[in-house]
Amino acid sequence: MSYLDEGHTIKSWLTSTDHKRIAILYAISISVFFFVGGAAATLIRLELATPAGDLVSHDTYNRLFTAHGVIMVWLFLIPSIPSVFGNFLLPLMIGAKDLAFPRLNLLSWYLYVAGGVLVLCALAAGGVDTGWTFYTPYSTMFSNGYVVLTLFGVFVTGFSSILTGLNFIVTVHHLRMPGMGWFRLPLFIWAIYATSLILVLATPVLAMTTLLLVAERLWHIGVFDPALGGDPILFQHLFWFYSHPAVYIMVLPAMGVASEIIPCFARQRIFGYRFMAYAILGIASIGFLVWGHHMFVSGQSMAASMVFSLLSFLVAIPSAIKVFNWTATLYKGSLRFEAPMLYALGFVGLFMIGGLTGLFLASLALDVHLTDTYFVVSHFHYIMVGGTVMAYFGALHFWWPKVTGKLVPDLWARIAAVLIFLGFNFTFFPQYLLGVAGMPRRYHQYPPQFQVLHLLSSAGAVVLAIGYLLPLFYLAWSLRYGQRASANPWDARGLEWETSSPPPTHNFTHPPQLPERVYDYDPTSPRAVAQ
Ligand code: HEM
Ligand SMILES: [Cu+2]
Repeated sequence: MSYLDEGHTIKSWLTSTDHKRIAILYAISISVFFFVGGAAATLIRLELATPAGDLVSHDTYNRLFTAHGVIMVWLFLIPSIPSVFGNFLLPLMIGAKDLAFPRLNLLSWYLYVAGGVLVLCALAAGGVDTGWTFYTPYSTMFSNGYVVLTLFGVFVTGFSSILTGLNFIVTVHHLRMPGMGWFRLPLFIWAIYATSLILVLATPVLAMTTLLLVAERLWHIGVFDPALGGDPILFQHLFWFYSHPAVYIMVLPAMGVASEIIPCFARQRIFGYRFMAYAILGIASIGFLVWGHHMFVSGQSMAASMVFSLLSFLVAIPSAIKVFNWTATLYKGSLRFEAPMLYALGFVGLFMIGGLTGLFLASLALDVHLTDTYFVVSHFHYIMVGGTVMAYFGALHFWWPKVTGKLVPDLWARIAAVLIFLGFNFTFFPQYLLGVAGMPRRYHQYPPQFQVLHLLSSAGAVVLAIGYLLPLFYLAWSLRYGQRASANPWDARGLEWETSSPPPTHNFTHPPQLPERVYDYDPTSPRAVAQ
């Protein structure tokens, strides 16, 4: 009996401690937030289609981009791959029955939902206009939005992050099947492990920072406001000390996904497995040392800026190693371009553009020109949307047969992947050009000479939106009418493919066979036909 048949009532889902069911609970809830955040983005792009601020007032516009940022960062990107696919796959990939603390896992989901609901309440009550970065002194002294309620929501979801990270770390340490050493772990598990370390180490700093901000806003305790004896730059340090590592919470799991999909669709072992694992740890650790690159123009000392600039360049090295190794994995493989592979390749290309433009921003002199322009907006969307969201969709298509027992209609899935890739580039590439030309971020009116590029961007967003909506239909269709999936429809390696699709409640009916080595693909024997 599969885990899906373990009970069909709502109660059986809301009280389940099965990591696979909790993964689905997360998938549903983050999808809701993805579409709410997407709705805000749609309004933003509509407003920017014309130079005049004619759709919404400047105040509403500020609330829109704040809602968009807060929802996308904390309620979609941070949980996305770890809490959906990390949850579903971690025990399966290491041959375990469940996570180390199943009930804690369920609690994490409830905390996440509670935090999300608080944020939604703040939005319904009137929203926040500070931007997702909540910079002081604006957020403490002047903003008339629902800052405290929003931050409280973020604070609560933070506990979900911390507990999930803790759960994953303990699971990787203690529940690997006998014989499964560290260098036999799939790279997805390495990525989830490193991400968990960041979740546990960085999130408490965010929690503390939100509390300090609330203390100053409500009780005028001087922490950040110079008039009260505080220091506004301190806020930026604390905020980015969490938020730069947080960008690796978003992108490391995406790298893990690419490292599973690419070898499978190239029928090759991953190139440089050990380097890939070390690069993950390298990114996770250097990621803690570069936060000051968000503050080059905030008034930090030149010496600090130079050090942060240098360290930011260093982070690019392990990132480049990964791109190189994925490419080398493709070399002389027997490539197949089904939907998951299209997403994985899209991820690699877009992540590379995002990463390389990060180097532009890490150069001190150039950043003075580019900071707070659309160049930055484009940079982080290439990484977070081109990278993380692309990989999330890749994972969705790759593991869908395992999760649901149904095959995805591949033609539709490919059409969506191509639409998303094209729509994404039409939306965000013009924004690099806008940024270089001097268009500042967070403005709802602009001089008419920027209109052509803005219009291109808005038109691209329509294509992108269609691309994101399509899977909703064909995935729902596949649940009812899709072909049944075998245990291993992609002929992939990894323990999760050794159990039935969908897996039984305790994952394996027989103890799985640990293969000789990870990613044991052979390009000379192309894979068995999809079934
Ligand atoms: C090669 C690695 C990277 C480098 C060197 C880099 C560099 C930078 C720099 C210098 C900035 C500040 C620009 C400014 O405000 O003037 C920036 C902004 C940003 N980056 Fe990156 N970055 C890299 C990778 C990433 C990754 C992997 C992510 C996300 C997954 C990311 C997400 C962001 C975000 C969200 C911002 C803007 C924050 C804001 O002001 O709202 N970056 N990056
Ligand atoms: Cu950063």
